[in-house]
Amino acid sequence: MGFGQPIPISALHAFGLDHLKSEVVNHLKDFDFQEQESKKNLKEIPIAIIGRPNTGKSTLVNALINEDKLIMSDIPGTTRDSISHYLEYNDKILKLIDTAGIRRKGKIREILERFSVMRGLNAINESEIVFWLIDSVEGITSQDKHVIQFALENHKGIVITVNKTDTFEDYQEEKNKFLNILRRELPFLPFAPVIFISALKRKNLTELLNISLQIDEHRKMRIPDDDFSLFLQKIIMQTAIPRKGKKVLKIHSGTQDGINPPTFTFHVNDRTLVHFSYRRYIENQIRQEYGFNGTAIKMLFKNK
Ligand SMILES: Nc1nc2c(ncn2[C@@H]2O[C@H](COP(=O)(O)OP(=O)(O)OP(=O)(O)O)[C@@H](O)[C@H]2O)c(=O)[nH]1
Ligand SMILES: [Mg+2]
Repeated sequence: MGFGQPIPISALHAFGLDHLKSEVVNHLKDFDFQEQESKKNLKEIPIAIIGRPNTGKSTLVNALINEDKLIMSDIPGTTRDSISHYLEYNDKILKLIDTAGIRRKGKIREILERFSVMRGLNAINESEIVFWLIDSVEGITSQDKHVIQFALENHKGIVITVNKTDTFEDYQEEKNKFLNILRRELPFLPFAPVIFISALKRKNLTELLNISLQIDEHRKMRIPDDDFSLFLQKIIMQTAIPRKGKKVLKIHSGTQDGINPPTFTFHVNDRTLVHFSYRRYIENQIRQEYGFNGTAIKMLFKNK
Protein backbone atom coordinates (compact mmCIF):
# COMPACT_ATOMS: atom_id res chain seq x y z
CA MET A 1 0.00 0.00 0.00
CA GLY A 2 3.05 2.23 -0.35
CA PHE A 3 3.89 2.35 3.36
CA GLY A 4 7.22 0.55 3.02
CA GLN A 5 8.27 -2.60 4.87
CA PRO A 6 6.33 -3.45 8.05
CA ILE A 7 8.50 -4.29 11.08
CA PRO A 8 7.37 -7.29 13.13
CA ILE A 9 7.89 -6.83 16.88
CA SER A 10 6.77 -8.25 20.20
CA ALA A 11 6.68 -5.65 22.97
CA LEU A 12 6.21 -8.37 25.57
CA HIS A 13 9.25 -10.40 24.54
CA ALA A 14 11.32 -7.41 23.38
CA PHE A 15 11.57 -9.03 19.96
CA GLY A 16 12.42 -6.93 16.88
CA LEU A 17 12.99 -3.74 18.89
CA ASP A 18 16.59 -3.26 17.71
CA HIS A 19 15.37 -3.41 14.16
CA LEU A 20 12.64 -0.90 14.93
CA LYS A 21 15.12 1.42 16.63
CA SER A 22 17.62 1.34 13.80
CA GLU A 23 14.86 2.07 11.29
CA VAL A 24 13.77 5.08 13.35
CA VAL A 25 17.37 6.35 13.57
CA ASN A 26 17.84 5.90 9.82
CA HIS A 27 14.69 7.83 9.06
CA LEU A 28 15.70 10.63 11.42
CA LYS A 29 19.06 10.85 9.64
CA ASP A 30 17.19 11.22 6.34
CA PHE A 31 15.53 14.26 7.89
CA ASP A 32 18.92 15.66 9.02
CA PHE A 33 18.50 15.08 12.77
CA GLN A 34 21.80 14.91 14.70
CA GLU A 35 22.46 12.89 17.81
CA GLN A 36 23.40 15.16 20.70
CA GLU A 37 26.69 13.82 21.98
CA SER A 38 27.27 16.36 24.73
CA LYS A 39 24.14 15.62 26.72
CA LYS A 40 24.58 11.86 26.54
CA ASN A 41 27.39 11.98 29.10
CA LEU A 42 25.32 13.81 31.70
CA LYS A 43 23.71 11.39 34.07
CA GLU A 44 20.28 12.55 35.06
CA ILE A 45 19.14 12.98 38.65
CA PRO A 46 15.74 11.32 39.09
CA ILE A 47 13.44 13.23 41.44
CA ALA A 48 10.01 11.91 42.46
CA ILE A 49 7.37 14.50 43.35
CA ILE A 50 5.08 12.89 45.88
CA GLY A 51 2.28 14.00 48.17
CA ARG A 52 -1.43 13.72 48.69
CA PRO A 53 -3.88 14.60 45.90
CA ASN A 54 -4.26 18.30 45.21
CA THR A 55 -1.06 19.38 46.95
CA GLY A 56 0.17 20.96 43.70
CA LYS A 57 2.58 18.36 42.31
CA SER A 58 1.67 18.86 38.66
CA THR A 59 1.61 22.64 39.13
CA LEU A 60 5.14 22.45 40.53
CA VAL A 61 6.50 20.35 37.65
CA ASN A 62 4.89 22.71 35.15
CA ALA A 63 6.40 25.71 36.92
CA LEU A 64 9.86 24.10 36.94
CA ILE A 65 9.84 23.16 33.26
CA ASN A 66 8.20 26.49 32.47
CA GLU A 67 5.43 24.98 30.40
CA ASP A 68 1.85 23.92 31.02
CA LYS A 69 2.23 20.34 29.88
CA LEU A 70 0.64 18.47 32.75
CA ILE A 71 -3.01 18.65 33.66
CA MET A 72 -3.72 20.48 36.89
CA SER A 73 -7.04 20.96 38.58
CA ASP A 74 -8.58 21.29 41.98
CA ILE A 75 -10.18 17.86 41.62
CA PRO A 76 -8.14 15.50 43.81
CA GLY A 77 -6.84 12.57 41.77
CA THR A 78 -6.27 14.49 38.54
CA THR A 79 -2.97 12.76 37.81
CA ARG A 80 -3.34 8.99 37.36
CA ASP A 81 0.03 8.02 36.02
CA SER A 82 3.64 8.83 36.77
CA ILE A 83 5.01 11.12 34.07
CA SER A 84 8.62 12.22 33.67
CA HIS A 85 9.86 15.58 32.48
CA TYR A 86 13.42 16.72 32.00
CA LEU A 87 14.91 19.97 33.14
CA GLU A 88 18.44 21.21 32.55
CA TYR A 89 19.74 23.22 35.46
CA ASN A 90 23.35 24.29 36.22
CA ASP A 91 24.76 21.70 33.81
CA LYS A 92 22.74 18.92 35.40
CA ILE A 93 19.70 17.13 34.04
CA LEU A 94 16.88 16.68 36.49
CA LYS A 95 14.29 14.03 35.69
CA LEU A 96 11.12 15.17 37.42
CA ILE A 97 8.59 12.40 37.98
CA ASP A 98 5.07 13.73 38.58
CA THR A 99 3.05 11.12 40.43
CA ALA A 100 -0.55 10.49 41.31
CA GLY A 101 -1.47 11.79 44.74
CA ILE A 102 -1.32 9.07 47.37
CA ARG A 103 -4.33 9.18 49.68
CA ARG A 104 -5.76 7.14 52.48
CA LYS A 105 -6.70 3.66 51.42
CA GLY A 106 -10.44 3.63 52.00
CA LYS A 107 -12.47 0.45 52.31
CA ILE A 108 -13.81 0.23 48.80
CA ARG A 109 -11.63 2.40 46.63
CA GLU A 110 -11.36 1.91 42.92
CA ILE A 111 -8.75 -0.54 41.70
CA LEU A 112 -7.38 2.27 39.57
CA GLU A 113 -6.43 4.15 42.68
CA ARG A 114 -4.59 1.23 44.11
CA PHE A 115 -2.53 1.18 40.96
CA SER A 116 -1.71 4.85 41.27
CA VAL A 117 -0.51 4.29 44.82
CA MET A 118 1.74 1.52 43.57
CA ARG A 119 3.06 3.75 40.81
CA GLY A 120 3.77 6.45 43.36
CA LEU A 121 5.82 4.00 45.40
CA ASN A 122 7.54 2.80 42.23
CA ALA A 123 8.43 6.38 41.40
CA ILE A 124 10.04 6.71 44.83
CA ASN A 125 11.99 3.53 44.18
CA GLU A 126 13.27 4.80 40.85
CA SER A 127 14.27 8.17 42.22
CA GLU A 128 17.29 9.37 44.15
CA ILE A 129 15.63 12.41 45.65
CA VAL A 130 12.03 12.89 46.76
CA PHE A 131 10.22 16.21 46.89
CA TRP A 132 7.57 15.59 49.51
CA LEU A 133 4.85 18.11 48.85
CA ILE A 134 2.65 19.27 51.68
CA ASP A 135 -0.31 21.59 51.26
CA SER A 136 0.26 24.29 53.87
CA VAL A 137 -3.48 24.65 54.32
CA GLU A 138 -4.13 20.95 54.90
CA GLY A 139 -1.13 19.95 57.02
CA ILE A 140 0.20 16.41 57.56
CA THR A 141 -1.68 13.11 57.96
CA SER A 142 -0.61 9.65 59.07
CA GLN A 143 -0.78 8.50 55.46
CA ASP A 144 1.79 11.16 54.58
CA LYS A 145 4.04 9.76 57.25
CA HIS A 146 3.80 6.22 55.87
CA VAL A 147 4.83 7.33 52.43
CA ILE A 148 7.76 9.39 53.68
CA GLN A 149 8.80 6.47 55.89
CA PHE A 150 8.96 4.39 52.73
CA ALA A 151 11.31 6.95 51.15
CA LEU A 152 13.42 6.94 54.28
CA GLU A 153 13.67 3.15 54.42
CA ASN A 154 14.82 3.18 50.83
CA HIS A 155 17.53 5.70 51.70
CA LYS A 156 16.45 8.56 49.47
CA GLY A 157 17.29 12.23 49.60
CA ILE A 158 14.26 14.04 50.96
CA VAL A 159 13.10 17.66 50.66
CA ILE A 160 10.07 18.61 52.70
CA THR A 161 8.36 21.06 50.38
CA VAL A 162 5.59 23.17 51.88
CA ASN A 163 3.46 24.50 49.03
CA LYS A 164 0.78 27.19 48.64
CA THR A 165 2.55 29.65 50.93
CA ASP A 166 0.97 32.44 48.88
CA THR A 167 -2.12 31.83 51.01
CA PHE A 168 -0.20 32.75 54.19
CA GLU A 169 -1.53 35.93 55.75
CA ASP A 170 1.47 36.51 57.96
CA TYR A 171 4.35 34.74 56.20
CA GLN A 172 6.85 34.60 59.06
CA GLU A 173 4.30 33.62 61.67
CA GLU A 174 2.72 30.83 59.62
CA LYS A 175 6.13 29.59 58.55
CA ASN A 176 7.21 29.24 62.19
CA LYS A 177 3.96 27.55 63.06
CA PHE A 178 4.52 25.00 60.33
CA LEU A 179 8.12 24.38 61.34
CA ASN A 180 6.93 23.59 64.86
CA ILE A 181 4.35 21.13 63.55
CA LEU A 182 7.00 19.42 61.42
CA ARG A 183 9.43 19.17 64.30
CA ARG A 184 6.73 17.59 66.46
CA GLU A 185 5.29 15.24 63.83
CA LEU A 186 8.49 14.13 62.14
CA PRO A 187 11.17 13.61 64.77
CA PHE A 188 12.51 10.77 62.62
CA LEU A 189 13.39 13.13 59.80
CA PRO A 190 15.74 15.72 61.28
CA PHE A 191 18.10 15.79 58.28
CA ALA A 192 15.52 16.78 55.64
CA PRO A 193 15.54 20.45 54.65
CA VAL A 194 12.22 22.29 54.69
CA ILE A 195 11.56 24.64 51.78
CA PHE A 196 8.54 26.93 51.64
CA ILE A 197 7.32 27.51 48.10
CA SER A 198 4.43 28.62 45.99
CA ALA A 199 4.22 26.54 42.82
CA LEU A 200 1.44 28.75 41.51
CA LYS A 201 3.30 32.03 42.06
CA ARG A 202 6.69 30.43 41.29
CA LYS A 203 8.16 31.48 44.60
CA ASN A 204 11.38 29.97 45.99
CA LEU A 205 11.72 27.45 43.18
CA THR A 206 15.40 28.30 42.69
CA GLU A 207 16.04 27.43 46.31
CA LEU A 208 14.34 24.08 45.75
CA LEU A 209 16.53 23.34 42.73
CA ASN A 210 19.73 24.47 44.44
CA ILE A 211 19.07 22.29 47.45
CA SER A 212 18.47 19.30 45.14
CA LEU A 213 21.86 19.73 43.51
CA GLN A 214 23.47 20.00 46.93
CA ILE A 215 21.78 16.80 48.10
CA ASP A 216 22.92 15.08 44.91
CA GLU A 217 26.52 16.13 45.63
CA HIS A 218 26.36 14.93 49.21
CA ARG A 219 24.88 11.59 48.15
CA LYS A 220 27.87 11.08 45.87
CA MET A 221 30.51 12.08 48.41
CA ARG A 222 33.06 9.43 49.43
CA ILE A 223 35.11 9.44 52.63
CA PRO A 224 38.60 7.89 52.31
CA ASP A 225 39.01 4.74 54.42
CA ASP A 226 41.83 5.94 56.67
CA ASP A 227 40.08 9.23 57.33
CA PHE A 228 36.90 7.40 58.35
CA SER A 229 38.85 4.95 60.47
CA LEU A 230 40.39 7.72 62.56
CA PHE A 231 37.04 9.42 62.91
CA LEU A 232 35.45 6.18 64.06
CA GLN A 233 38.09 5.60 66.74
CA LYS A 234 37.49 9.13 68.00
CA ILE A 235 33.71 8.88 68.29
CA ILE A 236 33.81 5.43 69.91
CA MET A 237 35.88 6.90 72.72
CA GLN A 238 33.57 9.86 73.22
CA THR A 239 30.59 7.98 74.60
CA ALA A 240 29.69 4.91 76.66
CA ILE A 241 30.13 1.66 74.74
CA PRO A 242 27.01 -0.58 74.62
CA ARG A 243 27.20 -3.78 76.66
CA LYS A 244 24.94 -6.66 77.64
CA GLY A 245 25.94 -8.36 80.88
CA LYS A 246 29.65 -8.97 80.51
CA LYS A 247 29.62 -8.66 76.75
CA VAL A 248 30.93 -5.38 75.34
CA LEU A 249 30.41 -4.17 71.78
CA LYS A 250 33.57 -4.07 69.73
CA ILE A 251 33.66 -2.34 66.37
CA HIS A 252 36.57 -3.88 64.48
CA SER A 253 36.32 -1.68 61.43
CA GLY A 254 34.10 0.69 59.50
CA THR A 255 34.23 1.96 55.93
CA GLN A 256 32.08 3.85 53.47
CA ASP A 257 31.65 1.26 50.77
CA GLY A 258 29.00 2.90 48.67
CA ILE A 259 27.61 6.18 47.39
CA ASN A 260 24.18 7.29 46.23
CA PRO A 261 22.92 6.34 48.83
CA PRO A 262 25.93 6.81 51.11
CA THR A 263 26.50 3.35 52.61
CA PHE A 264 28.65 2.43 55.60
CA THR A 265 29.55 -1.06 56.75
CA PHE A 266 30.79 -1.79 60.24
CA HIS A 267 32.28 -5.11 61.32
CA VAL A 268 31.44 -5.88 64.94
CA ASN A 269 31.74 -8.73 67.42
CA ASP A 270 27.98 -8.96 68.02
CA ARG A 271 25.47 -6.87 66.10
CA THR A 272 22.69 -7.40 68.63
CA LEU A 273 24.65 -5.08 70.92
CA VAL A 274 24.12 -2.16 68.53
CA HIS A 275 21.04 -0.49 70.02
CA PHE A 276 18.91 2.02 68.21
CA SER A 277 20.31 4.88 70.26
CA TYR A 278 23.93 3.91 69.51
CA ARG A 279 23.15 3.67 65.84
CA ARG A 280 21.63 7.12 65.96
CA TYR A 281 24.69 8.39 67.82
CA ILE A 282 26.99 7.17 65.04
CA GLU A 283 24.74 8.63 62.35
CA ASN A 284 24.62 12.01 64.07
CA GLN A 285 28.39 12.09 64.43
CA ILE A 286 28.86 11.20 60.76
CA ARG A 287 26.53 14.03 59.77
CA GLN A 288 28.26 16.50 62.06
CA GLU A 289 31.66 15.63 60.67
CA TYR A 290 30.90 15.16 56.97
CA GLY A 291 27.46 16.58 56.18
CA PHE A 292 25.45 14.21 53.98
CA ASN A 293 22.85 16.95 54.08
CA GLY A 294 19.31 16.14 53.07
CA THR A 295 19.80 12.45 52.48
CA ALA A 296 19.20 9.24 54.37
CA ILE A 297 22.33 7.18 54.93
CA LYS A 298 22.57 3.44 55.06
CA MET A 299 24.44 1.74 57.89
CA LEU A 300 25.10 -1.99 57.99
CA PHE A 301 26.49 -3.84 60.98
CA LYS A 302 27.98 -7.26 60.28
CA ASN A 303 29.34 -9.85 62.64
CA LYS A 304 33.00 -10.47 62.02
N1 LIG B 1 -2.88 28.99 46.12
C1 LIG B 1 -2.17 28.04 45.53
N2 LIG B 1 -2.78 27.06 44.86
C2 LIG B 1 -2.01 26.11 44.25
C3 LIG B 1 -0.59 26.14 44.33
N3 LIG B 1 -0.11 25.07 43.67
C4 LIG B 1 -1.18 24.40 43.19
N4 LIG B 1 -2.33 25.03 43.53
C5 LIG B 1 -3.71 24.62 43.18
O1 LIG B 1 -4.01 23.37 43.77
C6 LIG B 1 -4.84 22.59 42.90
C7 LIG B 1 -4.22 21.24 42.65
O2 LIG B 1 -3.07 21.38 41.86
P1 LIG B 1 -2.45 20.15 41.06
O3 LIG B 1 -1.12 20.62 40.54
O4 LIG B 1 -3.40 19.59 40.08
O5 LIG B 1 -2.24 19.12 42.25
P2 LIG B 1 -1.67 17.63 42.18
O6 LIG B 1 -0.88 17.43 43.42
O7 LIG B 1 -0.99 17.38 40.90
O8 LIG B 1 -3.00 16.79 42.32
P3 LIG B 1 -3.31 15.26 41.86
O9 LIG B 1 -2.79 15.08 40.49
O10 LIG B 1 -4.77 15.18 41.97
O11 LIG B 1 -2.62 14.37 42.86
C8 LIG B 1 -5.01 23.42 41.63
O12 LIG B 1 -6.26 24.11 41.72
C9 LIG B 1 -3.85 24.39 41.69
O13 LIG B 1 -4.10 25.60 41.01
C10 LIG B 1 0.03 27.24 45.06
O14 LIG B 1 1.24 27.36 45.18
N5 LIG B 1 -0.82 28.14 45.63
MG1 LIG C 1 -1.32 16.03 39.40
